Amino acid sequence: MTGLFNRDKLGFGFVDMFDSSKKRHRLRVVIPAYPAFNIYSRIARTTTALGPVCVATAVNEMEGWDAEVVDENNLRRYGPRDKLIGADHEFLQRRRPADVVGFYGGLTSTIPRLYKLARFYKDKGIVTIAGGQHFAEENMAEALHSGIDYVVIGEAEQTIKELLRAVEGKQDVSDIKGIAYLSDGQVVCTPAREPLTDFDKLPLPDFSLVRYAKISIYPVERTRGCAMACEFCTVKGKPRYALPERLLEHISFLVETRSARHFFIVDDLFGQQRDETIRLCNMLRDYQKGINRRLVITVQIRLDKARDPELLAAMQQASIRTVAIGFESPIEEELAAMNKRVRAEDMLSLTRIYHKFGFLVHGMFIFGYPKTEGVNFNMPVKERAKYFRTFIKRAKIDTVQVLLPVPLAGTQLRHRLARQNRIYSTDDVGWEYYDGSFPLFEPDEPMSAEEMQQSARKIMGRFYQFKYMFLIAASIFSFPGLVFFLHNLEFGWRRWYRDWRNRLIRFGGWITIRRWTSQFRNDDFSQKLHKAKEHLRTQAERA
Ligand code: B12
Ligand code: SF4
Repeated sequence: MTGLFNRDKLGFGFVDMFDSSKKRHRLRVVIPAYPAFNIYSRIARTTTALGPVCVATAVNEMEGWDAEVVDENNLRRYGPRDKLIGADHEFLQRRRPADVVGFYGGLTSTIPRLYKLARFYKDKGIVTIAGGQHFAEENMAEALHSGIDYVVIGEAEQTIKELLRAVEGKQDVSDIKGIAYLSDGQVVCTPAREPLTDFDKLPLPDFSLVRYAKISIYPVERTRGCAMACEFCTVKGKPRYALPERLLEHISFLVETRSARHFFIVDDLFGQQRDETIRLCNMLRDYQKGINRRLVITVQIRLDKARDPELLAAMQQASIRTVAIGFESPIEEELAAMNKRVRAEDMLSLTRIYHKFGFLVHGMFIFGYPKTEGVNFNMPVKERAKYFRTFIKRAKIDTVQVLLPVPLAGTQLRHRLARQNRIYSTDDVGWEYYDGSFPLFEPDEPMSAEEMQQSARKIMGRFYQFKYMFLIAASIFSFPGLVFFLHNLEFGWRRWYRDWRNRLIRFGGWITIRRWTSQFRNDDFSQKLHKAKEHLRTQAERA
């Protein structure tokens, strides 16, 4: 097939400019910018999202296709910037026209930006495709009416290749599993695609495709899916595992070709396949010995893995330095509502075990989780906050994030709150606020939405303080004190490093919160919240 590929003939109702006579085509995958006031923007500048890299890598292997990733959060020196936010796509299209543009919709807070860019490209007649965790349930239709031609549902490594073949006119879209598109104005979802199981068939994610970015923390993976079923979480499905050898190969490749040193293993639950995880840790230990270089590795793990000292010892030796743990809450009733399967009374002792093994603990908390129906629990907001503060202090958590509950699409939490008519309409409080810093539904009485937000911020504010600037200086002055640990230099160094690093992060956190607060003051969220509440009230009165 040559010439323009006119989708009007297929009943799409518009004409796109896909030129199938070209010898090579380009797919650009865009990672949309975080909203201006997002507290993760700093981290985003040092890393990138793994999913889009996997997608681009799969396409880059296809005959006649080149792929690139443009991460709007990490444009560094050469990335063309838009005056307001993100990249200058007009420039990109002039310089290196893309034939198809894909969008990463893994983070709901970036969705308004994603739709804006989708419209921009679509107006130029370019085929637009989106994928990622945001696209579930009614969000599929929303995307297809917001400038997206095709949504890929779930993992995309295989689907994207078939979809691009269809765009070239070599395959029929209706035969492709795991996509959604509009036909005669109706949303068509094709049968679900089976989750990937043989990861060895896939090429290793190629970070050199991320144009412009400077990556210092590399996201890597071995497992997908999680066997737990926390109510608020979008990660679902039986876990599937790649061989430890594959992850070691990826890490060593990045070390040896890109001088990578920091890695974030993004698996939701490290240690799920226990014996294989220990084998991976031993391989990582031996590799580091072999190259005479220590890596810095962060993993996400459940608190109850502290009951497995053999696993923890292996992780320690593998240079896993930081464990990110979803504590969520120190309040029993909230943990039960989340279906978290951990008891509040065990949390302190389990955290201490991680510290005993020398790990830095990053604690992830959710403040103000709504109780389940029929449960008699109405703790005042101040008391709730006190529980959190006391626990964080007693457990000596190294770094914390205290977020509000986010009723993400496709989760049981969203279904429950929607049934109770408590979720603010996205017409009032848009997707850009779905990052854990804003109230998105009517909280349990006697707490108000404003109180819930202020309390979470206060807990963070007590943790990340200006005074840590002075304590950083104290750490620097105390460095020569290491001489007293000559008999056990490693222990002395670890203790000193932990204090110094935590103080640095706590001071940095203070700056971030300050910046966020001043941006929040300039934003009209309070008016939006007020409107959203009023709309809920009138809806309830009408019902
Ligand atoms: C690493 C990570 C982060 C990192 C970096 C995020 C990033 N990706 O840029 C950091 C620490 C910054 C982060 C922060 C947050 N995160 Co986070 N994070 C993750 C995590 C653990 C791993 C993501 C990953 O690499 N997965 C592995 C890859 C291979 O899978 P994938 O991204 O789904 O990609 C596949 C498909 O989705 C699809 N696909 C992906 N991109 C594209 C593009 C195209 C064109 C196509 C066709 C297909 C496609 O194909 C890919 C390959 O099969 C996920 C959990 C998870 N398992 O996904 C949560 C997750 C993405 N985070 C989540 C959340 C809620 C947050 C936070 C709000 C706070 C929090 N709870 O920690 C903040 C929000 C920041 C913000 N700006 O709003 C939610 C997002 C849900 C949502 N709808 O928004 C997730 C799913 C976890 C959960 N519990 O539900 N996060
Ligand atoms: S929050 Fe963590 S443990 Fe719970 S289902 Fe999600 S990934 Fe699994």
